[in-house]
Amino acid sequence: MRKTLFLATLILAFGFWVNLHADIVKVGTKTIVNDSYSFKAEFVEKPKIGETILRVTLWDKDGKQITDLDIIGSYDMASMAGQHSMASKIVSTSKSGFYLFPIRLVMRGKWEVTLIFKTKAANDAPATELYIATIPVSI
Ligand SMILES: [Cu+2]
Repeated sequence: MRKTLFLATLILAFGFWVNLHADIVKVGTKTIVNDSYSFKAEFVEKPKIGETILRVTLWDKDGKQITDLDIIGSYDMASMAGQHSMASKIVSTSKSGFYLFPIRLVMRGKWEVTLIFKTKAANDAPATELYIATIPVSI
């Protein structure tokens, strides 16, 4: 019993430490990540059934467009959790400095795209999650 309680406390404490809560972010809205970064996510074309591309612009604190962070992308239908979910993946960057996340929407309805912003692991520092955005998409 004491062991279970200890374990539960540990898991809870660890959860609070590790989990950032996800902010709901609107497509096309410039959003602050922290003192150093801000971003905007927008669709290249109006999303519809089929493949659609979410383009993310990331800026540093001086307003310079950068690709210094890793963005981990995933998506699912809000009301059908797990049924259309894909393995999350690192969003690739284009030569022109955008993050391009291809999304396959297979049904009409409400979808949610999740973007996790992380620092890249360096020799002296592990990757750190900075921000989680949940972006609602309706088609
Ligand atoms: Cu569905």
